[in-house]
Amino acid sequence: MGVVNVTPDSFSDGGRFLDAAAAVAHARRLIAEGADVLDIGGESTRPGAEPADEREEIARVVPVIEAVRHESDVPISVDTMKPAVARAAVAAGATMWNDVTALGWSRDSPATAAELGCEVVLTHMQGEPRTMQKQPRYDDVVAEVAAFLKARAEAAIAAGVAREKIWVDPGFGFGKTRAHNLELIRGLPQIAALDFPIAVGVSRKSLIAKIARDGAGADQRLGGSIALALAAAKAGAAMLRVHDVAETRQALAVAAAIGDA
Ligand code: HH2
Repeated sequence: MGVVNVTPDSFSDGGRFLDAAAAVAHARRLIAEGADVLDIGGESTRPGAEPADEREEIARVVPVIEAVRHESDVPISVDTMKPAVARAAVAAGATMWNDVTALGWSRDSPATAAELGCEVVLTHMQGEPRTMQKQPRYDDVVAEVAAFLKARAEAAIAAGVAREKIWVDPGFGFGKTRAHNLELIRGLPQIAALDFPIAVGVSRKSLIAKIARDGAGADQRLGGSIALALAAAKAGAAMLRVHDVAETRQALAVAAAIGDA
């Protein structure tokens, strides 16, 4: 899954793709690099980010989704917590709703996902983006994340979402310390036991600089991103949300040839 940000404040590319034409050009490049899915988002969820207005978010993502849909049949996911944005995105051609609040931001989210009939990615987050990295606490991070994802999947199914449309994502960096993120990577098989396909987003996250203890900026984290992507794939992740599609595909192809991913 290749990341296409249409935000003015996303941590990794600082709003370079705010302009829809630039976002579409970036999408084109990720498709050429071999992305199987594009994740198009109009609101940053990086730690400390301010929420975006619903109409603003729709105005950012819909023209990009329409333009990509017009020239490619690559599956499109919309990265949003708002049901109105998901609705507009699906009308424009998206077939997946990637929601970092696991359909929890609005009371209408589960029923909207059921009505839209799209795939959904349910992600774990402790707290909310503005404050989530302040003091994350767990007794057993892997068990708590697994229990949360199971409960959210059950809530989605109860609202009418088909079981086979559901993905789960442990939410790396979303209210987790260095130690929590490492425990979660090692504990992915426990999440896989829920029997939903697993999505993982670690690409360029600050947790890489914390693990490596090297203070690397977002554009200097490719090595760590690939190391984590390979570990996640080996532990059972079925979809990797990445900025660097070509490099990640190459690493996965080599690991797969060795028999390691
Ligand atoms: N992380 C971010 C956004 N969306 N979706 C899923 N399913 N899993 C993730 O881990 C995930 C996600 C982080 O987003 P942001 O901080 O806005 O930066 P970017 O979109 O450049 O990755």
